[in-house]
Order: sequence, then structure tokens, then C-alpha cells
Amino acid sequence: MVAESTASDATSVLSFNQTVFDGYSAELDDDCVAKLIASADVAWVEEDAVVRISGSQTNAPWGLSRLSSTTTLPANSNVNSLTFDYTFNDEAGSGVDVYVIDTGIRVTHQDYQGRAEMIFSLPGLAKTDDNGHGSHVSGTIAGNIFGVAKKASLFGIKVMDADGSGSTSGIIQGIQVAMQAAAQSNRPSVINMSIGGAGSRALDSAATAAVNAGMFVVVAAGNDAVDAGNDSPARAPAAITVGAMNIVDRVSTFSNFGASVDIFAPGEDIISCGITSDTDVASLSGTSMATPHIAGLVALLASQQPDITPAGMSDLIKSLGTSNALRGLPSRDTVNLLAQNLLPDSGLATTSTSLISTTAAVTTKTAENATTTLN
Ligand SMILES: [Ca+2]
Repeated sequence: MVAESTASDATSVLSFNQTVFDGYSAELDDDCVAKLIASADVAWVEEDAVVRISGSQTNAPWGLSRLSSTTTLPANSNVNSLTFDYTFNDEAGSGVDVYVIDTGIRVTHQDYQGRAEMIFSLPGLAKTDDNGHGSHVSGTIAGNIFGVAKKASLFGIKVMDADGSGSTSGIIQGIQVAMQAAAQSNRPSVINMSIGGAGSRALDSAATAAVNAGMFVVVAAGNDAVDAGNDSPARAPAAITVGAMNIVDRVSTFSNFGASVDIFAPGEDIISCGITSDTDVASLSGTSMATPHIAGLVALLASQQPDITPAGMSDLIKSLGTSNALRGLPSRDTVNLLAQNLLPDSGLATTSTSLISTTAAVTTKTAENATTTLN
């Protein structure tokens, strides 16, 4: 009765069907809310909230699906099909720039939706991707179908030639280009380096300088099945170093390992952009393919938390990861941690959590047969 008389004074009253939820939503002033809370007829009052929509996709490659799942994909899943579900926060890397230091990007490929551009090529190298590696990596970072962060911007920095080789000094130059561009844009900025070679203090220093400048630097562990601590930039502590795993949750036999590896991500039989046409598709394997899953994840998280530091991002990615999901860990000092993309404070995770708690409360409520008010 109290609730009903109060409701008659309120604006925008929305009553719910009692078989669904025994209560109503209304805009009320503080006095009304206080009366309702004090009333024995009212079980509880809670503030209405904005719930964000999560993005979802049903034609994703397996790697994206594994990134948004806490469990192993179904047995006999086909690595070559594009029928997997992927769920992600709808901000999707919006406002975040990803610099791909690689073989270039075929920027006209349809999966980039015009969000890719080439900003630098070393002297003598083409102004596009004449190898295919950089375009594939870029598709996994931010492609519309193939990508983790579907609204992020891609910037190609070509330091590797058509054969996929380059020099340490060329890579350092690429890092410098990315740092200059990020300083100018002042936007959250990620460097993806699906490249590496023998240990180099100079390359480690350059990667660390980018992190110290506020950039998120994500690097491949390497494909030699050895400890990543001998490779650069994989061993640079400030970088997020990524190992590869496959569709049945086994660490890839080629993946480097050891204490330098921060996280594992899908890196076998990954479908993404090819370079023979603007709709070409290619399947590649390597820690090079695992790394862009994490660069995309960084972009997703940075679009939700633009002020997060590189160290905070590294901690966040580790805390979101699923522990002990992986089999075939090559050494005891290798972390058993698989990347996962659902941030509890937003998107799907929030939606699920509030739905669950509401449902539980409704059950309690119905049993008491009391009136519920949402404000
Ligand atoms: Ca690290």
C-alpha cells in the first residue's frame, strides 16, 4: 500500500509483470525513497543502472573464441572453420592506436575497414606488405572478422623485407617512429613486435624506452623451442612477452618458454588476412600469431581504461588470464597462464553478474511475496 501510494506520486513508473518480477521502476525523490525503504511492504530498493552491450560474433576464428572463454573449446573443433563465437567489450579498442613493427600492412584489405595505414618504411623497402606476415598479424589485432579489437587503429611500420628479414638497427628505428607518433597523438598506444632475434642490449633498451614513455609493448617469445631469455626483444622485462598454444590447449611445440614469457595465447593455425587480394585469407602458425592476440587484448582493455600504465596493463592481463589451463608446459619456470578478455567491471562480465544477482534476489523476494522497487 505504501509502495503504491508513493508510486502514484512518481513519474515514469514502469510496472513489471509479477510473474517476471514483482516490483516496479520509477523516478522518485529522496523522501519517497526513504519512505519506501522504511516500509515493511517493500523488500528492497535499488538504483537503476546502465548496462553496456557486449559485442559478439559467430563467425570468428578459434583463437578469438578461446580468448573469450574460460574453458577448452569443444573436442573436434576445426581450426579451419570460421564458425566460432567471440564475445568482447563493445568499446572494442576504440580510441587506441596499434603500431605494427613488421613487414608492412596491405591497408586496402577489407577486414581492416579503412582503419589501417602505413606510416613508415625503411629506405629501399616497399610502402606495403610484400611478405604477408604483417598483414596477418594486423588482422588478428584489429580486423573486423579476424581481429580481437575491432575498432582499434592500425599503423604499419615496415622494417622487414619481402623475405621477412631485417636488422636490429632497423627495428630500433621502427620503435623510434612509433614513439614519435604516439607522443604526437597522445592516445593509448600499443606496439606489436611479432619479431625477434638474438639477444641485443640495444633492442631491449629501445623496447624499454617505449614502455617508459607510456606505450604498451607486446612481443613474441620466439619459435625455437628454447628459453626466451636469450632472445630480444622477448627477454626485455618491461615488454609483455607472448608464447603460443593450440586449439586443444597445449603449448605449441615450437614456442619459446621460460621466465621471460608473461602469457600464452592462440598461435597455431590462425586464420587472418592474406595479401594476394583485399579479401585474401591465410592460415599461419607461430608466436608471431599469438602476440597480436595480446596486442588486441591490450587495445580492448586500454579502450576501457585509458589511463592505465604499462605496468598496470601487464598486471591486469596476468590477473585476467586463466591459470593451469595449459598442458605440455616445457619448463617449470614457465607460467601456466592463458589469456582471457573479460574484464569484470564492464561489458559481458558486468551484464552477467548483475543478471545473476538480480535473479537470485527475485527468487528470495517472491518467496517473501513483498513489493520491490527499482529507482
Ligand atoms: Ca615481461
